[in-house]
Amino acid sequence: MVKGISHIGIAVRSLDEQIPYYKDVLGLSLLGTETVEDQGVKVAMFQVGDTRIELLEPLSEESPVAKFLEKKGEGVHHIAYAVDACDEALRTAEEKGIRLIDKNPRKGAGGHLIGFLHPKSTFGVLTELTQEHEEL
Ligand code: CMX
Repeated sequence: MVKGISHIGIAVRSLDEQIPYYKDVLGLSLLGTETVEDQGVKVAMFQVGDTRIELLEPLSEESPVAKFLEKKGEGVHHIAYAVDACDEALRTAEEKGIRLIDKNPRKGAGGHLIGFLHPKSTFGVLTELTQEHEEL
């Protein structure tokens, strides 16, 4: 059901502090920054070949990313796979015994439809299924 890697999410305490590393040291192109209230994060998205790196800064202490930073510190937070249809991919995963975080797709960064699988049933890797817009 997966056709590629949409992006890799990285939890950061401060976008301002980390953006120069990705931009100036690695030389990645910054696509933009965006606040995603629904997910409790501010994101910065970088293009890397056909895929992207998404830096995630929590908007508040209630953000899932704030909890992650507190427990595990900064670092890789999730892998997002590109799928044709998020709702169908979630149903398929559920039918195969995977625990869903999102029963139905939600709007994520860039307005894409996203849904998360629970890391406890994906061997410790928080997994996002992303239905991308065609222009990406
Ligand atoms: N990767 C791997 N494991 C993770 C994890 C992550 N990113 N986040 C939490 N866990 C693990 C914890 O370590 C913990 O394991 P133990 O019980 O062995 O310690 C377990 O999952 C439960 O974690 P918790 O700290 O008690 O947190 P919650 O259960 O309240 O929430 C989760 C965990 C995954 C359900 C929640 O973070 C979530 O819903 N995430 C999806 C939404 C999200 O992360 N949004 C931000 C990004 C949005 C975007 O990309 O736009």
